[in-house]
Amino acid sequence: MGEKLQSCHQFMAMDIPSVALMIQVKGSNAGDLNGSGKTDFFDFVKLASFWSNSDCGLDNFWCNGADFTRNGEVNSDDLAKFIIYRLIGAE
Ligand SMILES: [Ca+2]
Repeated sequence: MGEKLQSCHQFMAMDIPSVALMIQVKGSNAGDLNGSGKTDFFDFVKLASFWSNSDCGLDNFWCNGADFTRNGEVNSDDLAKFIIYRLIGAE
């Protein structure tokens, strides 16, 4: 619980350059985990399927991309990034 709260605070405290970088990354459909060309609910399902995995790495393509932060595990930090990707891509 404490870790999730800390991640949320880190997410909310992001500076403008970091958000700008995410917008640039979004241009490449960064949240698109299933290769559909858009970031949507089906990508969230894929992210959720790897939730709490802690063996992400090069050999499994960072849990098939769900480990957005590339720190070896899928957690609230990755969810925060996914939400940013989804919000930016929302139509
Ligand atoms: Ca991660």
